[in-house]
Amino acid sequence: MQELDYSPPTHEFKMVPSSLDRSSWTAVPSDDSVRRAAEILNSGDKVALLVGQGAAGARAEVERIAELLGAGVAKALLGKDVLSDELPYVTGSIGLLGTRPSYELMRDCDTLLTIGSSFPYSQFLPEFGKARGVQIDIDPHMVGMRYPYEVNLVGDAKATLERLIPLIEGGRGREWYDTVCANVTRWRDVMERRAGLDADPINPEYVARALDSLLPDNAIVTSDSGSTANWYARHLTMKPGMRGSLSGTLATMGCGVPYVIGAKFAHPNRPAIALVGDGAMQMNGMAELITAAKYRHLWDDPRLVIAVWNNHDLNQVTWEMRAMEGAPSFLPSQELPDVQYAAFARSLGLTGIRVEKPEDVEAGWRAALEADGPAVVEFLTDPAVPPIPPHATWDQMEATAASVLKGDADRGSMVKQGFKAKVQEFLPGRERK
Ligand SMILES: Cc1ncc(C[n+]2csc(CCOP(=O)(O)OP(=O)(O)O)c2C)c(N)n1
Ligand SMILES: [Mg+2]
Repeated sequence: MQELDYSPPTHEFKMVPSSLDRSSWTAVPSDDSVRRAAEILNSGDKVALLVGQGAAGARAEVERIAELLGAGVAKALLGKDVLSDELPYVTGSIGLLGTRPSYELMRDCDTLLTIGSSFPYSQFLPEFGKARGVQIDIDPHMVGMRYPYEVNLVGDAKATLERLIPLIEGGRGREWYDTVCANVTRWRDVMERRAGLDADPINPEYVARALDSLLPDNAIVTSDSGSTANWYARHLTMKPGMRGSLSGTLATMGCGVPYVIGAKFAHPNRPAIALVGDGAMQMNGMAELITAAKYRHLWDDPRLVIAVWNNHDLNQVTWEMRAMEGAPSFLPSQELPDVQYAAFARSLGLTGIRVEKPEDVEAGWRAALEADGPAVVEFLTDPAVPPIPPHATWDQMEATAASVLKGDADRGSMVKQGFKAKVQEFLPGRERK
């Protein structure tokens, strides 16, 4: 059969050749709904934007409408690379792994414009009835699901914003804008202090912070699901040329290394960096190093860094259990075997670096970024540093402390570390909210 000459079918009954044309198309909402959306946005004094990965093709338009509205912009995790974190009104990530200024933005706004995001956690959105809302989404099945938006604009983000922007009135007072920017500045300060705290042996926040200043401008960063997703969300400053991704919807462990390898195949001339927990490395990341070793010759830019936060713990869940159930760390399920990740990488012919002290963190990153091929850099980090949620209250810190008193494995170190981190938000001379 395979060797016979091919003759395409002609047009007969039950035999219709399909069309091969692939003209592009753009979905846009009706003029009337765009006008109604503009009315709502124009009547707001305190406007918040929430952008997700669906806004990726509309960077300039998102910036334009945010500036016209004097709005703050929070980003869903998959939308982290949509907008630069260097813009003063970008509050960063939203949600449990997000930032305090994003939380404050949603808490205090009177109008919400969501673009290309199905972020589901309503406790991080404006309180029901407190804000008027407009949504832009290309998927009609997804609109209006997460918040009672008054207008749902079904359409492509860029094309819809192009129609909406000419109807937006600028010239609001600067009070709200200035508050948003001040909250952002304050949070950045807190994060820097948190990363600067001593830990045993290495503060995991410091490891991410140290990478931030070394990140190449065109880097692609991936994160696994675990405590590193907190540090990816909060400590990395996305700049316009960077890309980033993680398992944003399912939060599946084990995505970090396969994603970064996928990034190298898609963009062999760009540096790529994965932030991964030791649990995820044991799950599948170590096996995926074999893939990296096999295909490294295909990548023009040799930089592929796999960074392992080696805390001997399934830490994100250990903390979830402490915070949500008041349960102490249950070592038989949470503790991980000690594995030599750097040595394993070397056994495959890759670069392997093990960092055991805070003073070697920066040099470890530099060496990995300067390696002539895939490199694993392993940091011995402290599982007692809590991924404190942005809206943590003193009550929650107390519940966490109580779980430790029930016999938690990390005992004193954990309490001390948690309070040391939290206290950075309440330093003298800082306005208490
Ligand atoms: C496939 C899968 N299994 C389990 C989970 C639940 N889970 C989320 S984070 C986490 C712990 C991750 O541990 P590790 O990779 O060591 O990162 P750490 O939090 O310690 O930095 C677990 C078990 C998940 N999200 N996906
Ligand atoms: Mg771990």
